[in-house]
Amino acid sequence: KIVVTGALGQIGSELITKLRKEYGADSVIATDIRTSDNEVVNGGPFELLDVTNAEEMNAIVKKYNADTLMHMAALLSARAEQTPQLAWNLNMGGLVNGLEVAREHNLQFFTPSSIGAFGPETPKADTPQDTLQRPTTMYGINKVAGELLCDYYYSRFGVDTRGVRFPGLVSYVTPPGGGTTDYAVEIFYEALKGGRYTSFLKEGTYMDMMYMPDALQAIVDLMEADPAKLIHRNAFNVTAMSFEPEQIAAEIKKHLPFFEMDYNVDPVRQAIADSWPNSIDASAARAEWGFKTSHDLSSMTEDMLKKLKTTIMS
Ligand code: VAH
Repeated sequence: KIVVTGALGQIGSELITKLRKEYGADSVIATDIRTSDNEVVNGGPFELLDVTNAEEMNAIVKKYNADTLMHMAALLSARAEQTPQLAWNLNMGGLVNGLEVAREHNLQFFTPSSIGAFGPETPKADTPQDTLQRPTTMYGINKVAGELLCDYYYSRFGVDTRGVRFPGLVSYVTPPGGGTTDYAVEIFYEALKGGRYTSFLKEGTYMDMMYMPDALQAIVDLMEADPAKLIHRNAFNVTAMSFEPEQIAAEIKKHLPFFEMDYNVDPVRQAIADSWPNSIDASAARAEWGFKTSHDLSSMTEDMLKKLKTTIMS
């Protein structure tokens, strides 16, 4: 039985569908701080959960006799910069509760880190798996502290913690909220609705990105990997591609020739993006658990436009 927090979030909502397909609907307990009238809530067990409430989390894990906890609830980078103290309490409070519950109930534990765990002094090209991490955002500080805490719970208490440093994730089911890489998602919605997009990041801002289906497969593959082969645990660099706004706009133009993009740079999110790598090295994930991707910019763009057309136009 797998308990998932943040099940109504950008990753969570699709992770629930993926896990229920892989392991059966009743094996996946979706939890979130609010409810909704959608497949996540109606397609299998759902519980309201505020991850800052340890007792509530404990009770749900006990009620379902869970053996795995996937902790997805967090405030993303731009949102976290608006409310850094709230971000610390939610991002770190939720993680500590999750790790404690995993320790007490001997759960396998997954939580994502991010390319946001790197900072301005980190090498920006082919960022290594093991390198300097001095992020300058509250979100990045949460992610580095989270990586260290997850490794501590593995080495000190034997909790089977595993994680990946996700790049920007592009998806069409649940729009992201408060992320810096969200431009790469918003651009598709705007292209279909109005044929144009105003980017809040400037031309030439390279960041790693990945299409959501590849991200979900990476989580399943890592959690099912042979632990004897894992040299690293929290958290593996994973990426599918690296691009800058002009490149994704050009790819969209191949399908929507009248699409136009202009710029209105948001200094806060530009500063966050500038502090992150341009492209990271995922060789450790490939070597230790066979990480692979099946979508590049061209196939992602084609699929996003096709799938979004049906959801937006319906
Ligand atoms: C964000 N989408 O923008 C998240 C992610 C690497 C980016 O951490 O904050």
